[in-house]
Amino acid sequence: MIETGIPKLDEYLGGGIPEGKSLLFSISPEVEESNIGIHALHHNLEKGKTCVYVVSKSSPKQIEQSFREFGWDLKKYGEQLHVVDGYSRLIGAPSDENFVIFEPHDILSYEDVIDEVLETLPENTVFVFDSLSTIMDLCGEREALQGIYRINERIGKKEGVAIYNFTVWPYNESVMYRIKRGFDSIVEIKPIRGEALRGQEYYVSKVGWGGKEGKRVMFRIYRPGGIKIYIPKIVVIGPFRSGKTTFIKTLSERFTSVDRLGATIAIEHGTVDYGGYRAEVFGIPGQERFSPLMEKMGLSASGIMIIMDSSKRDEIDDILRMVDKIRNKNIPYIIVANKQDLPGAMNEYEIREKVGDSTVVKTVATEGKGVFDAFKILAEKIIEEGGSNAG
Ligand SMILES: Nc1nc2c(ncn2[C@@H]2O[C@H](COP(=O)(O)OP(=O)(O)OP(=O)(O)O)[C@@H](O)[C@H]2O)c(=O)[nH]1
Ligand SMILES: [Mg+2]
Repeated sequence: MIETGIPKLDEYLGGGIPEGKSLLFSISPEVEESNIGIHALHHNLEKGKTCVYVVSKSSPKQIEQSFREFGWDLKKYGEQLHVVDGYSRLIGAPSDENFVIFEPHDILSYEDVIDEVLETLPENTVFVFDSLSTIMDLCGEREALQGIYRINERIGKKEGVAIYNFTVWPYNESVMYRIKRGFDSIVEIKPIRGEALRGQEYYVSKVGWGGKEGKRVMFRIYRPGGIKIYIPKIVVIGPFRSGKTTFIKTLSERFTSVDRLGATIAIEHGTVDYGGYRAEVFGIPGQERFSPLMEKMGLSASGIMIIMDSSKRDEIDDILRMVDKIRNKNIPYIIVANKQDLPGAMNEYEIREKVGDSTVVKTVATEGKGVFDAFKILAEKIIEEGGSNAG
């Protein structure tokens, strides 16, 4: 299996792309970023694989720049990365690359060079094409696709994998039909609800082997950082002094809070970057007078964490009330059973017995124990229950 490295996508592909297969990133023209393949390229370089990057849309010199913007260092991969330069001849520029497409308007020229690459490099090589649509525009749609399918076959024979970026310009139906049939798997990239500024989503529309078709995940591309699943709003609630601020602070890369005499007196905010997720986390102070805020913020949440002090048995009714309200709204949530280090702390079974079927995660926020696990469990719930679009 060859992984894409895109969060959750490999899971939906049943582990990744099997050797010998192809994957097409089918990207709406409104999506600003038409190069999703570069993330798979970087991931496989990191994994120590031999990779070939076929550029048709931009200069080979651009690669280093793109890597730098994501915070990646191209130099460290040395001989692992080979570039097929389908660009320089287009603009009549000289090329420093070993593999050059001399006739970028002829798909046969691509085929010849890829053959040469396949003879030179070991099996299991990962090929990433920066723009299938550009190749189609240059070589003619039908001819290009026929050639590309021959290329895929030859890459497949050498147990390699071929990954393509494809911008979905308004092609005619028969071209789109050929494309849908011609690739082993297709992942569509679209702006969220047509609004590019909110971020993108990927949709797994075809997996020609055992995977999960029909999965939809919202993501953003960060510079530096790369692709992250984006969760716009996790709301953290819980009784007074249960450990919310301590929890969010431990979890967050950046954090702001307003505390007076140890109690939080305004909404606090942290940005979490963990396990392929980027999430905005909002903490509601525990004092009674903030409970209207809790309802207001909670309603538009992607997911909710209820943080409790597990040693305070008399607060369990408050927890139950919070859980009931959230259940009615169908918002993904977990109960964080904090302060497990204190004597008499209730365990997850006791808590579940009192509040009914809920996911309970034990933590000691002051020691950072269980904090990231709790985050990941909620994040996965949000993705699985489709709540990531809220906010
Ligand atoms: N023993 C123990 N103490 C904890 C733990 N988590 C937090 N505390 C302590 O509990 C007190 C309250 O923690 P905060 O994080 O301020 O609680 P909070 O929920 O933000 O409080 P409010 O925002 O005022 O409602 C502090 O003294 C923390 O150090 C824990 O896991 N174990
Ligand atoms: Mg607080």
